[in-house]
Amino acid sequence: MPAAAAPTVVNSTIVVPKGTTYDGQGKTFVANPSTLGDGSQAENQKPVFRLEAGATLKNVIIGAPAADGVHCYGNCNISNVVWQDVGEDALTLKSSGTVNITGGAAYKAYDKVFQMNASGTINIKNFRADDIGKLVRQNGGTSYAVNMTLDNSNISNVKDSIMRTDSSSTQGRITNTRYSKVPTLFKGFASGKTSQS
Ligand code: DGU
Ligand code: CA
Ligand code: CA
Ligand code: CA
Repeated sequence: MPAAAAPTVVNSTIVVPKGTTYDGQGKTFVANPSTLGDGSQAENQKPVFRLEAGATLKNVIIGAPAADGVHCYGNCNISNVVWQDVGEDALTLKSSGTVNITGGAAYKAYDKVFQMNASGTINIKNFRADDIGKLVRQNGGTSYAVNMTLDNSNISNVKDSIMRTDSSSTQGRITNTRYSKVPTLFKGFASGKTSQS
């Protein structure tokens, strides 16, 4: 068997311009801890990838350290991206838009996987997550609306919840998903704003 290729060390954030696709072709990328961040719970680390509006990231493995993962500025599509060991968090919506996550997985997130720091939608489908704090977290104390959906996924070993918000206008919907060791599906939602089937 050939030796596995060495990971690509990312020294400065890889920018995926507006409307374009970055195909990692299955390669593994890790952050340079001295320039992007060590993947600890320290805030203000830099992302490995920055997606501008309408960009797509696909066929990428993010290894450790993962720093602040992926930042999306507006709509972004994330297809077959695996976080082997989530850093501070895995992906952040930095300005309003729709995040579509299709396939892929996230492992070892001490706290959050997907962080929603702007209004919009996150659709997660055909995903696997294990050993995480929360799968989706709307930025604490914010009241804008986020629409969160999770479909056909497999989620295990969760410390807190799958979806968490402090906003009474945010909604969450989970369909066709298998769980193991998940204490709470939804936390902080107003009544009538969640559904599960
Ligand atoms: O309130 O703003 O965790 O984007 C504290 C901070 C925190 C964010 C967030 C993130 O909510 O830093 O990583
Ligand atoms: Ca954080
Ligand atoms: Ca981790
Ligand atoms: Ca973060």
